[in-house]
Amino acid sequence: MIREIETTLVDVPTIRPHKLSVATMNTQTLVLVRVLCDDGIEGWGEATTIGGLNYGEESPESIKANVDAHIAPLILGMHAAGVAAVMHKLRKTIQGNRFAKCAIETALLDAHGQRLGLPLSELLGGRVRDTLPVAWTLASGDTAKDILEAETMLERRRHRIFKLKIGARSLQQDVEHVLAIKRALGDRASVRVDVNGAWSELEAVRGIAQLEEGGIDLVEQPVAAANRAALRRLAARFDVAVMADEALHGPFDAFEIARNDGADVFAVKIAQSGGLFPAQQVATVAQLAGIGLYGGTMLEGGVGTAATAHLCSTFPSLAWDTELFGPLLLTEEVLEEPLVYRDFGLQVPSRPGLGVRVDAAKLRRMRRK
Ligand code: MUC
Ligand code: MG
Repeated sequence: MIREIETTLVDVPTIRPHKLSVATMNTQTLVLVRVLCDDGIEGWGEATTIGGLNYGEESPESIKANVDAHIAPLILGMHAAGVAAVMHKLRKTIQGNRFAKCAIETALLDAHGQRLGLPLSELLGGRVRDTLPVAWTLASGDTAKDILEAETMLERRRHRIFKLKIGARSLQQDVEHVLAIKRALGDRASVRVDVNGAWSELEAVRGIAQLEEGGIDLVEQPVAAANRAALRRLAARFDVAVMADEALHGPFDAFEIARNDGADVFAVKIAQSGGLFPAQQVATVAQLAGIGLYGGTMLEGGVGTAATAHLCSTFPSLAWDTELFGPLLLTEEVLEEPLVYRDFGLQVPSRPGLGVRVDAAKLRRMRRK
């Protein structure tokens, strides 16, 4: 039986300002959901978003309010081991709220995995890999600093894939910034960009042409999420891979984009998709349509990052790697033992459930009062 559901907000400073076209982050607010079952097992899930309401339509505060007022009362007392039945009721009764649904599903699966003695990856069909390559986002806003940061990451063998956040400055400034970084790193790294929807279609045509010429490997969400026709035209026009991120809010979007040949790659995000199983459906649609997969992040801490890692470990092909670096951007760790990053990859936890333990005492100290 589901006995208790508790949502905690934790404001954690980032290691440096993280500049996106939609927001500059100096702090990340983790949204952590704990589900206590009457067999004494507790599961954790995460519903963290980016930049308050700058990135998406759900804020940390609205997520917590909706879990407390609407979601918890609906499912308290239900059979905790019946994860699918709980989620069916939740998805049938509650509109939207993809992040909250993801956190609840993750927490129930974490608990159920512990109950069965199985890692979450095995509840999702089984892992085919134990390590995931991880990209790092260079987003200090300063070209020289970004190059230095990339060199340090290469030297430490932590990352050799770099995603650059652009779209806040003029097109030409952005292109020069990206190409300078690519020239400095050469073949030692894959360099990609994320425009977070900031360009018009015409700007995107001009920008992508130069980025493609300069050896950039991938362009993420160049135009607004709602402008799927433009994304499709850009994907058809250029050889460089065009990725859908904000345009993808779950399996139905995935299906629509796939059947219109609307992107080359999907950023699979568990919270944006509304949960682990919907995210798995997004990935299945992509695979059936010949669209490449990329494990995306909402800059979650250890809980959400571990959950996504379990899911990505089940993908037969993960051609575009992952960006599961969220915990590394934060100045504080919420897990008792941090996730393991080594040799350019993240180790998928192998203990039952999520395979990570939240440091409850630390969380009590850090939580927003
Ligand atoms: C996004 O749009 O992909 C993921 C990595 C990062 O630096 O920002 C996020 C959001
Ligand atoms: Mg993105």
